[in-house]
Amino acid sequence: MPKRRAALLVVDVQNDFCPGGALAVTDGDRVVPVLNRYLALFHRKGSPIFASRDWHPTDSAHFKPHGGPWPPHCVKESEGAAFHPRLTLPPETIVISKGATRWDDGYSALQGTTENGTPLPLLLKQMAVDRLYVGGLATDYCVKASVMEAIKLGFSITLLTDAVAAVNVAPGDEERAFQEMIAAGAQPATFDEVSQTL
Ligand code: VGL
Ligand code: ZN
Repeated sequence: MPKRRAALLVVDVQNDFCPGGALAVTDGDRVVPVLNRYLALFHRKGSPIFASRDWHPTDSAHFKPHGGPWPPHCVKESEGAAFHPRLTLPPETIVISKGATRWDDGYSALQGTTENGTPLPLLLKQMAVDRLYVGGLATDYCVKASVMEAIKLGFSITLLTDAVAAVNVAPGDEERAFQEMIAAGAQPATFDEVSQTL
């Protein structure tokens, strides 16, 4: 039996989703200090760490000027697409890029790939990861899409409720996203609980 493992997935903690960015989540940067605690914990335990990033081409069909719903954001290689400067990603972090082609919205990190093109689900299988601890931005878009797809693919999910923030296009979107993820089987937890069980 291969050893089953837990991994941390930090979703889209990028400048454009933080205050001052092109698609800022209200107080999006408040997730940074708590995510840094999770990063230190997973690093200390030797558990794999993944960080996804929105990585769009300038002509993405996901952008308003090209027919999509969003202002241009996280254009690949731009400052807005860089991880938040205070996010302390350890050197072994595996970066997952998504939404990188014109017709790919890339909401789910499970649709993303490593630098050399390995799809995240394949990599998780190869690494014998069976549970993902998920935090980041935004609860109601990329966090939700990643969690729902991971559950569909058979992964167990712990949702880090103290390390997510929402866009809230409509009031209550975050609450509805929580309900949807939990109904699908995601288990909510906060830092103290995770640090006692990991
Ligand atoms: C996201 C909207 C558009 C996200 C990405 O990371 O949640 N939201 N692109
Ligand atoms: Zn996007």
